[in-house]
Amino acid sequence: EVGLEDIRAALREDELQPWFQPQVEFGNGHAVSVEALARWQRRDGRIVRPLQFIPLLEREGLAPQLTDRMLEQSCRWKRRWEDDGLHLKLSVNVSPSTLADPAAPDHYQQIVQDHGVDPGEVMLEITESSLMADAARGLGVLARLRLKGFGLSIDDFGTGYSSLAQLSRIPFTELKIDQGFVSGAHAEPRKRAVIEASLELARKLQLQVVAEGVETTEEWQMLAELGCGVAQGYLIARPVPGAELAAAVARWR
Ligand code: G
Ligand code: G
Ligand code: MN
Ligand code: NA
Repeated sequence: EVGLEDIRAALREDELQPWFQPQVEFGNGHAVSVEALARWQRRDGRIVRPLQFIPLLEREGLAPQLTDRMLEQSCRWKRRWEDDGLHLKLSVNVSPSTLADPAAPDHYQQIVQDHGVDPGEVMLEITESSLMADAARGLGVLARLRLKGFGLSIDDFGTGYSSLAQLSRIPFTELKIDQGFVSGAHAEPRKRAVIEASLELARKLQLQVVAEGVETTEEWQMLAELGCGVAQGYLIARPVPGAELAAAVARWR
């Protein structure tokens, strides 16, 4: 069990770090971006995954601190990879409470600028379900983040019951098809139908599409044929620490 004092200490001692999972273009097989995924590396070496500590951070009002750390650390890694000739955009998960903070757009712009990263190189992922929770208030923050040049991605698309009217009002640039639809879709016509409808919507709203959780060549093949833009999943690579990313994308350059 994770306690509040544990997680406070983890934030203080920088034990929360991003790991990175590559995103690859179907067209040319090149890694174009990485998603930062929070990992808590405890002093005994154990790795704790986000579902075990993010709900607690949210409840205690500490989620914005996690988002800040993830953004800062991800920008640092991006600069290191660039020094090694590896150019990758960043996708960072933003916690729902961010959408309630009117200061967030200026704050995030400051963080990336301090690290020499252009907001246009950073995609902020927001889960579809958190959008629903705070749609009206979140809209202004999202619009201002977009005006500053950040990309905006709808994470877990298809699981959150957003209305199309609502989606059309938010200046998204990317849609991530949830892995629940991707998994086994080549053999399940109803999943395939949801993917086709998502791709059609994305085309009309001019959104980039990332398929999440691509695990098999059958899934890759089907998504490529349907015209999906970008793949993420174990077929390409698992999330890895920043220091191991260059090796993880070596086959995808
Ligand atoms: O990496 P993993 O599959 O364990 O992630 C589990 C869930 O935690 C995913 O839904 C992912 O979106 C979420 N998550 C991972 N990192 C972060 C983060 O830095 N901030 C937030 N808000 N969610 C994250
Ligand atoms: O932010 P989001 O909910 O999209 O987080 C994606 C989660 O899915 C991460 O926790 C990541 O570790 C996990 N993941 C990434 N690729 C795969 C995959 O191919 N299969 C499965 N089962 N999980 C994956
Ligand atoms: Mn995500
Ligand atoms: Na997701």
